[in-house]
Amino acid sequence: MIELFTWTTPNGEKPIIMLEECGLDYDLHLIDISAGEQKKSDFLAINPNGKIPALVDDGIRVFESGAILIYLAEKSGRFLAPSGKARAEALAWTFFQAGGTGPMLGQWYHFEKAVPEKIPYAVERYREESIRLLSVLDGRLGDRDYLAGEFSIADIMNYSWAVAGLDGLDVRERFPALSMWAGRMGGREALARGLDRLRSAKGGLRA
Ligand SMILES: N[C@@H](CCC(=O)N[C@@H](CS)C(=O)NCC(=O)O)C(=O)O
Repeated sequence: MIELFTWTTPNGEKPIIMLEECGLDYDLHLIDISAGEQKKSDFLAINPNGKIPALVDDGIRVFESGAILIYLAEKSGRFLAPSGKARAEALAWTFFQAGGTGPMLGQWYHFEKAVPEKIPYAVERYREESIRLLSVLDGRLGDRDYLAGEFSIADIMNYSWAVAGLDGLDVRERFPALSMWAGRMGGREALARGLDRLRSAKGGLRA
């Protein structure tokens, strides 16, 4: 059985969406990052970097959301072409997220929302770079339904961060193609089922 260790954050949502899209069975374990559970020794044995998400499957330990999506794509044979242009494009947009919108929007949120002391240079730098990255996604989606043509891990990788950026930076009107894609993604049953399961599990924990 696949064991998923995660929390209700944009990075934490990606693997549960993928598991539901692939129709794979899994046990869900919540790692409460607000309580520091990601730094405890049991979890560090799975991800020495002390961050969610992580996954264990039959003794195989995988961390980094992009690596988890690739692992699950290869296990299920779904949402990542085995070779050629479709695979190259899906991987390019997957790594675009891991190195771009994830860190930049994360820093923007930190400097604008999380810290008591506001540093205008930092807020501006990460806000502008995040908006620029969202504009790249918007441009890409101007003439196609999904980032790599067919629905793929690239869409799952980008979804939660794109929604966080569109809403957090209030740029839905500025990026209509990205907003329409987000709506198309949000309408997928498996995606909604994954997010519901994750959020209900957290709700149950806090109740
Ligand atoms: N590049 C990593 C980022 C993982 C990450 O930043 N996880 C955050 C939650 S979204 C976390 O665990 N934060 C807690 C901490 O840094 O202690 C991935 O894509 O999996």
